[in-house]
Amino acid sequence: MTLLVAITGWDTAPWLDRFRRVLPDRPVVATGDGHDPASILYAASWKHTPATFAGLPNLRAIFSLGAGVDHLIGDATLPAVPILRVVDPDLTNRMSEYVVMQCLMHLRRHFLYAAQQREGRWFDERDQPAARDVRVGILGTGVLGTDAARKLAVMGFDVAGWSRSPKSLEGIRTYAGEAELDAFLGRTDILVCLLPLTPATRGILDGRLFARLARDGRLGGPILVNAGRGGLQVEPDILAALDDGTLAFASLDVFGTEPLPAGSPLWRHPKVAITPHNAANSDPEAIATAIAAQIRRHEAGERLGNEVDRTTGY
Ligand code: NDP
Ligand code: OXD
Repeated sequence: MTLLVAITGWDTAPWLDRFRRVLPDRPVVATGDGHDPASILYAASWKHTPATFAGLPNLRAIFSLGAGVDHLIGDATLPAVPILRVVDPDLTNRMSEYVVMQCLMHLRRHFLYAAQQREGRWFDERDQPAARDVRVGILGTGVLGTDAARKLAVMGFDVAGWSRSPKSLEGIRTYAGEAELDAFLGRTDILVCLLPLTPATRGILDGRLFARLARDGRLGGPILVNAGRGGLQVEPDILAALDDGTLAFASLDVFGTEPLPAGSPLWRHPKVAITPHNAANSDPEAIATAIAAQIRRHEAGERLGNEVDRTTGY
């Protein structure tokens, strides 16, 4: 059984190293290594070059090296084998750290004080709300959204979540589907997006949606935090909403084009905070170990976990 590792945009070497350590009895090859296509039984991908997996006659499963699978689903030549995604406590904790950090920075006006420091200005007295006065709304209460929601609630924020199907989460107000989106947005001061990128969610973060956010919050206007995918956001609409006050600030970890082009006005916008798509990095050690365990389970005739539904795209 050979595992093919197909990665672009990340360094492949640490992944090959970890996979070879956790699967010592099996060959692990990278794209371009000159392998026999018939020998490949499993593949691991992060933004693989399209068509990499077409023409592998014995392929049994494809593992995403991240939680998101839009990079796989978008490949029309993908063979009809199970697609498995990452569900890993290390990755989940990292995302919750990012979300809690962003919400706390906005609550405690970090970006205002950072700007004042650059200008050499002492504290400019402002309203300083408590966490309980700030309503956080999480778009997507899946694995990552649920954990982030729980940790925000522990910090005292007034938290709600929105998902496709109805959910019950202790201490968190839940909303589902298009019919409840208005009610959810209307009680949201900080909108955190942890949705997957699918045909149903592409471009959901647009001007029409920003206009439906709460206008009576304690932070001086609604704030957007997007750590889902760049394709969820309409970047010209974010800029327009920041400029006309529909949004007060945007913390963005993901972008339509990554790396974000040098000429993007988002880079230098005073109301934008940028991180380079690292809200929750995939740790090769943790994820290679989990994928090796999945492969062993599969070979023992057990069901693979965390399979993606190709019809919904997540
Ligand atoms: P899950 O599949 O566990 O959760 C997805 C959530 O989105 C679910 O609650 C689902 O609803 C909801 N959802 C999907 N489609 C819709 C829709 N059309 N309308 C309303 N709700 C919808 O995914 P994860 O939580 O594990 O990950 C979420 C995303 O985070 C990933 O797909 C990836 O894009 C991104 N990510 C970003 C990282 C970064 O570093 N920036 C790192 C890791 C992930 P339901 O519960 O009803 O199914
Ligand atoms: C992921 C990511 O999907 O890192 O895991 O974006």
